[in-house]
Amino acid sequence: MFNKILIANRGEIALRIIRACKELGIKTVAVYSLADQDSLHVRFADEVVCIGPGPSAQSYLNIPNLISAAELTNADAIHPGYGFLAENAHFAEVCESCGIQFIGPSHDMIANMGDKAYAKSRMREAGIPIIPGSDGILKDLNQAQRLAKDFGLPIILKATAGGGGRGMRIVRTMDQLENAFITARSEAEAAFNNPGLYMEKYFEHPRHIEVQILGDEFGNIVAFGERECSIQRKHQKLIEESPSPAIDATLRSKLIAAAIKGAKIVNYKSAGTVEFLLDADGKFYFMEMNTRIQVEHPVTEMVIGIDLVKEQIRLSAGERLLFTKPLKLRGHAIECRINAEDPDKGFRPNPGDISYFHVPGGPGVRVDTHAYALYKIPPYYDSLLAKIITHGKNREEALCRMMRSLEEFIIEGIKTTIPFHQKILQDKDFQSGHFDTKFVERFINKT
Ligand code: MV4
Repeated sequence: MFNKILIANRGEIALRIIRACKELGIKTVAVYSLADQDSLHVRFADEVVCIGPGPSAQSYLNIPNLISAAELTNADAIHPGYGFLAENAHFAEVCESCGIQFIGPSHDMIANMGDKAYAKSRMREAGIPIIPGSDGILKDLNQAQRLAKDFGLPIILKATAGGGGRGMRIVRTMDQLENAFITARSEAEAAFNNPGLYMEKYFEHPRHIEVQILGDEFGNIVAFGERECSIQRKHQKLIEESPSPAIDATLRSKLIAAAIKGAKIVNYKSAGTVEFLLDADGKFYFMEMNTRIQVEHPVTEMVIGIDLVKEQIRLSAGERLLFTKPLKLRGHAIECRINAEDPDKGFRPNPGDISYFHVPGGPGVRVDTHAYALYKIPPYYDSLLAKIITHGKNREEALCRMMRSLEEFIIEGIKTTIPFHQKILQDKDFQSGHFDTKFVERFINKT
């Protein structure tokens, strides 16, 4: 097992990783920017290293500084968290070549799964249903036009180096295709340094469903129950839950079998997520694979009773999976992401001083946050302030506990998305579980 882990991240996830390390008896090194001196991850780590000024490019994304901090403190592993360098294959490779264990899969796994068209082709090989579309990267506009005619409109163009919704274009009429192809390609080139695009049939009312997996060095793979992630705005998830109200036991076992098959064909090691699109008619299709621990991992932890971050660390240290059969789900869990944003002003980020902070509690309530009373939210990073995760014997109880927690959560001095969550939780379609990825957009338009 590792002796000391450096956490190359900030905010709630840095704290989450420190907690896992403490329980595993591993020493921790926090790195922080000058804007994060008063952050809780700095307070709770065993050692701290300042890695640069506020802007991420000079601190949390600064590979030489991170490696120097690890060498200076004799850390034998680096946990990247999510975001920042978590899916940066180059960073993972630099860690490996410096003899520091990157906590995640190998750099070539990150690169391969980061190439979304390539990942799809591997899943097709495995016999997993994939979204109908181009076989790999589109060669030119001509081919795109031929394929669009074959599949029928609407179609969607996606950047192969994108993912999570970046660099996409929906095409509804043939005359839009040329412009969409050209602009999507140059956007992809500018954003990812890779102009490659692929095409898919566009589904109008899909759900976003993902399956948590763990893989060990010995070829064992386990997949846990799904997460429902359809409640999102501009590709930022707002509410996640497990299990999905749209999935019964039969469909669940098919999803789990598909996720395991996919992870096995690529010989996946570490924690990961297989993302699926679930069509309105109940058919599911592989979409992409994420090679990091995700923001929403706690909803899975609550229903399976396992600490996924601890497992992820154990797996990186070469230890064996302790369970190889899918675990039984217990009850229902929901997560609301509380962002420092003003929902009345188009969700504009709202950094600044928190004057008062009271965290909810009681049965079935977990809050993951790095914030506290008198904490000053710096302007440089994403606006996630806290995650409330509630657990109950069924969806109704988990929802009831979430409404109670949103009411108990008092944050003063800044605007947050708490009132927005309270409104969504009152919505009939949300309560009955009848929603898709367009729910939030419709909800905003009608309120
Ligand atoms: C799709 C889709 C419909 N059909 N793919 C969004 C996040 C990323 N993981 C993939 N996404 C989507 N992929 C096919 N074939 C619908 C979405 C999607 C979406 C697309 C455009 C604008 C907003 C969206 C919101 C949620 C999901």
